[in-house]
Amino acid sequence: MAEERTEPTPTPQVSEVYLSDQIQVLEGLQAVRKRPAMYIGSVDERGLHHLVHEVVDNSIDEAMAGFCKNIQVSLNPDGSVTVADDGRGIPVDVHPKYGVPGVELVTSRMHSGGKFEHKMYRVSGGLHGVGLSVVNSLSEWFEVRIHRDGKEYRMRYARGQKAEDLQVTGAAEGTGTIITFKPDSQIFETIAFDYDTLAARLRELAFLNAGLQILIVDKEHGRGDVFQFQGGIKEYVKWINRAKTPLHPDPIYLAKQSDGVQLEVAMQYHDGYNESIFTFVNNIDTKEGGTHLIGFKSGLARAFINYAKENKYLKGDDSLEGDDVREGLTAILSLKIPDPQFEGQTKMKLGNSEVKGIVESGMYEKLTEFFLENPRVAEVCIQKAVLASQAREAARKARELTRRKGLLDGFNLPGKLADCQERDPAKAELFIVEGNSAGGSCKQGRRREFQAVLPLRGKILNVEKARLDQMLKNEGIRTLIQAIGAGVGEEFDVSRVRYHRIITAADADVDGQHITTLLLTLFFRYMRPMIEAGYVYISQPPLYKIRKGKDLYYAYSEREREELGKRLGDKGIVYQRFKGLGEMNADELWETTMDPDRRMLKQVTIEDAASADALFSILMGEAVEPRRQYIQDHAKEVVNLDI
Ligand code: 0RA
Repeated sequence: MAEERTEPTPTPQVSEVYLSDQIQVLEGLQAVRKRPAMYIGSVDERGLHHLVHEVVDNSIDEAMAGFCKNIQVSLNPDGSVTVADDGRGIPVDVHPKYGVPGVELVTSRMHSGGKFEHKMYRVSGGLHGVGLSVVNSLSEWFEVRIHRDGKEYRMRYARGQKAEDLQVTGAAEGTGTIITFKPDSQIFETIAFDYDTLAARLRELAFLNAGLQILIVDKEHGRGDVFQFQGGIKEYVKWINRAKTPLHPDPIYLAKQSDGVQLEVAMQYHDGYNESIFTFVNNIDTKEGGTHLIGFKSGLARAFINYAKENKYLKGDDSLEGDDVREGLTAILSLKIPDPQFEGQTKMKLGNSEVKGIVESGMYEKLTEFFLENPRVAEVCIQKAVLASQAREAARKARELTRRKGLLDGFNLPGKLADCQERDPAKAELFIVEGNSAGGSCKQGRRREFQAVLPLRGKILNVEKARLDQMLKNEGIRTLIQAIGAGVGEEFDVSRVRYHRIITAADADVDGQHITTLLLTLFFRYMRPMIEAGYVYISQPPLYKIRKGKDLYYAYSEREREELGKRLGDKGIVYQRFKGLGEMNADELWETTMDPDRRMLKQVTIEDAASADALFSILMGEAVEPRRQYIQDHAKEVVNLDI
């Protein structure tokens, strides 16, 4: 059908259309290069990775339509990325109206819909779904190869401008699309991809699309991963819970299709207390929730309450509330809908009002059906919820007590806190320091105008294993909650956080890492909005003090030490290894760890809440084997552990 394309010989009339059309294309692409952030959110690392996601999403759409089984993402040594799929291949035939091949429309027009629109479940509104033309515009070069009709076709661009027309370059077997692009360093702050960031998203996509095989290969560093999960989101839930103790071996799986909406749920209860519900719409992580999550929660609660009543599980004063049926629940809700509306600050909240009812009734119907067919599993789940409701009463009483003591209102400051003078949270910093001696030096070395110091003695409680009411009995945790001043758990109010830089400063050894993880676990579980707001940082104190003659240097990593050693020459060079913060005097602490102009901070983000959740469980939870495995897998990365 499609044949090698020769230049069209248009009638004058068509030529005019073609010309004005070309102008529009150029204007469209220039707009993208002028304001890239409008199309991909930002030009930092996040925006850069967005390019790959955008290209991969096109292959995923082809997979969702049932035509693609394999996707391969390659990081090439020259800094380009290749995304190859075995779908139908982007159409190469000439579009009757525009007089150019379909592939040219798809790769260079801002909104090339119509005949070449292959998305069944369109992604609109959010950052995704901006199209290949945006990736093309923001690439130094962009190449698309298509296998169709026994031939290989190719087309090339440079900075969004056509560099080579579509042409046949040879023979090919099968069908598929292979896109290679090199991000433009004139646009992006960095053009180095992070393997783990990409791998995490690809793993997620493989979980969300059962059976689809996604490969990632880092050709420069010789590493790769294959993601393929026949069990789809059911396996996803198992993976998230891998370090937990599940109450029933197999996740509950529910699916329903109605009104053009495809609903899929996998859920499993464990013996912990936290709820982890992750929702996706057309493979997009709806981190801010929305109508589908509301529908899920009410359908879930209705099914539980109804089943518990009918089967006489509730006695005396027992009553089940929404929170009770979600304690210790890990769930994935995956929705495919034709016309999603994404809202909210980050466009990660589903707004379609009709979806709430569809998900609620689907959930209620399918879960009730499941309970009737699996009474053993039902019993385990209902009993867990009844226990939770009894504990809820106990916790309410504990909270009342702490509130009366003024723990959660942010007015009482703990005695150990050396507060700063600054009252504007945006300018204020809090250093959480391990140990009293380091705490003392920090207090001396700080700039009290804007830096507060809170020394923590010993270890705070491991919150993974405790419930909120037990947690509040712990001195260290109460001190922290008071100092931060924004409450805890459901009552946490990020707008009341007293410092917009909350910096953990622990030693670079095993104990220090443990303390940092404990703090992050607390923040992750009970003050999550504070991490999401970007207020949490980990300070990176130097490992070495290096002296040569009168000159003084600090090295923050083993590599930096080597480099400095080479640069300075070995003669007369003195290395001093810092064992811990406690060994530094006040001036050294200021210079290396506290001075905003010189210190190194690592901002804590929640890129992938699902794997973060699992990681905390691995490091902190009861199961020993996954923790051992994690430490073994990551042993190379934690070079500054002094074991
Ligand atoms: C438009 C129409 C068709 C397929 C595609 C686009 C398509 C686009 C991409 C982008 C990456 N991989 C892709 N695979 C397919 C349908 C073509 C037909 O009907 O044969």
